[in-house]
Amino acid sequence: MQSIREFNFDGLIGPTHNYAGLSYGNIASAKHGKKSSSPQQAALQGLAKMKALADQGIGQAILPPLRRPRFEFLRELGYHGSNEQLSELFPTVDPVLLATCFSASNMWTANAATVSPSNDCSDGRLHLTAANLSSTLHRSIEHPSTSRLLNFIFADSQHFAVHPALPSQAGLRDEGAANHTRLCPLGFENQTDGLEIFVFGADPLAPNSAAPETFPARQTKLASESIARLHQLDPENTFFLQQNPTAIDAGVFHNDVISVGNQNVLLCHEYSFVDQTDQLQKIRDQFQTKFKQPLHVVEFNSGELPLPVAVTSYLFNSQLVTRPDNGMTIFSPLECKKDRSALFCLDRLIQADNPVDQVQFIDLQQSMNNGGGPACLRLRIAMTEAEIGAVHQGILLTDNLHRQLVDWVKQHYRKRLSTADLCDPALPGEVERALIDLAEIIDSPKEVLLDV
Ligand code: SUG
Repeated sequence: MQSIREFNFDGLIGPTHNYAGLSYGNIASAKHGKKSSSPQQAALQGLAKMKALADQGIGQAILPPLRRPRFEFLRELGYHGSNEQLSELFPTVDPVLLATCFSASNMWTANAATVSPSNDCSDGRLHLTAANLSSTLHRSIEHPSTSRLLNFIFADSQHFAVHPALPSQAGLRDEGAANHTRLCPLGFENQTDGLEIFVFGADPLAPNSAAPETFPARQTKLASESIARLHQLDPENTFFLQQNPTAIDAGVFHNDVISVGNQNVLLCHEYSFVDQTDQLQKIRDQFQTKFKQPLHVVEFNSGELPLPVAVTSYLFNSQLVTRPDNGMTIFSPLECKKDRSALFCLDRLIQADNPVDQVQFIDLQQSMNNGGGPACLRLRIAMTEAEIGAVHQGILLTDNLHRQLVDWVKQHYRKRLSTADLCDPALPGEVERALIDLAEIIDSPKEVLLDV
């Protein structure tokens, strides 16, 4: 086994970040629908988070925003004309369709793909599968461009296997790494394979199985199993857990809103999984057998953290990361600092016997208003030194790149954007010019970012 270390690939929040209330089952999205957003502030908040992690010595990279509006989508639905002609038609297009093709939802890169490091995959390559995101219209249009981007960044097929999204079928709904966790022994650098935990919301092949009643289950068991097969994972070290339907109906639309794992620590709520006690025991047993050490499971009950507070504070959407000194920092949303239950839980986590010894609060209010916390904004990719050398280098965050991106955002992004502003025929041109400049900053062909 080779030594691997984790990078967080954060979505660089795009210039059309807006609140359109498009995500049924995501309470924050519904609550803020039609309010004005600040794309500039959103992107700067995201960049500040990336800098905070990089300053702790943690690997950090960016995934560029996808081009919006996605004119192709309007053409697929029967609208005709050049981009300019379509822009003139915007006021006549249904507002939901317009918001769909303008959505900046690709910022939440935890939903871009599922990733298995090379140590876990039997062909010794790092595998990535783009997520079809077929549960919501506005997110279902992401994967063709996401795949293209992943193929550009992870082009070296000696090291990487990039799989296209699973077919966009109801039985194969997939939301990527937000429903996937990897556990292994503690270590900033690590030389083992890991346990891969997939969490699904429903099993359409077993119609009588538990399922949420109010909100949709966005991940199916068949999708999770298919990805594990594609990634050539060892079945002994691969687990499929069902998310508790009560949690989905309370607004927990992804597993990363109710549980977070990192190496030898797993943080969850008592309502995270179906048959939770037995399922967690199986994982604990396999961890102990394989690694000859215990897994630290920290579980909060509803008395400590009521489900609705788990959703508003987004405590479980914290980023739990291992620092170069092998301590762990939990990067939590600022909302946790304002909530007594969340603060109590963080304190209990720090006091308990486990490697987590620091909390850092992060202000991501612009993304949080759409239901996207710290963990939603990043895709974790653990790589060997050779793999790090093989990815497109222009997206690895340095102080210089961070500075350039801050200036780029200030130059190109609007300070305010309402859903009515999406009709402005000038907006597509602004985005195009921003992406052309970004291509130069990250040393990418402009065709990749312009998706032409
Ligand atoms: O898919 N919100 C996203 C939030 C994704 C959060 N990701 C993770 N938990 N990993 C979603 O529901 C809102 C868009 C709008 O309403 O304009 C939105 O798509």
